[in-house]
Amino acid sequence: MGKKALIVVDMQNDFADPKGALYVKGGEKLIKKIENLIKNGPYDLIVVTRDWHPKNHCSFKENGGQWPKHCVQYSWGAEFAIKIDTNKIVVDIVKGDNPDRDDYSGFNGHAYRFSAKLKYILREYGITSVDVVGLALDYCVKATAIDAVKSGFKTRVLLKYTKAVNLKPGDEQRAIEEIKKNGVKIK
Ligand code: VGL
Ligand code: ZN
Repeated sequence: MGKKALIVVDMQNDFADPKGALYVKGGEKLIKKIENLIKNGPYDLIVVTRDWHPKNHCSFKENGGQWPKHCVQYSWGAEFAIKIDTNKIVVDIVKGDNPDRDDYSGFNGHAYRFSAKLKYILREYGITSVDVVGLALDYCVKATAIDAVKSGFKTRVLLKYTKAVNLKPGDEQRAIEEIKKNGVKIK
């Protein structure tokens, strides 16, 4: 039987803490649940992704983008909002570190301080299926889950462990439809 990984997307202070720069409503309610899933879930490997922007990142309003300044490298907002308490192997993926390009998908990132890409790391560990959770459903969770399925992994999004930004009303439902249409299972 193939192995199973949990991919925890962007559970960082700027998204999950009510004081965060890009706070996602209800994000703090996911902290304990996701900590418990990391500790006790039926996974062989834990992946955590981090939005990891340089100060001059193109997605920031001050640089012509659409988002308030968030998840600046080494700042409080970029720190994990969750405790990662497990004896399992943890793979730490950063994304969005190129100032000229935004990357919503963990599959466009790379291991922290290394160049290894998530798809090949998962293959190396014999992973065949993944569950995706975290923030935010309509951006990075959606992009990561769709790339997971396109990379050949059996993929589910666990809705109770994610929240949407909902910049426009209905974004959450549209994201769910798009996720499903791409062959990801919603649980
Ligand atoms: C995200 C907006 C900007 C996310 C990241 O993690 O969903 N959203 N950067
Ligand atoms: Zn970002």
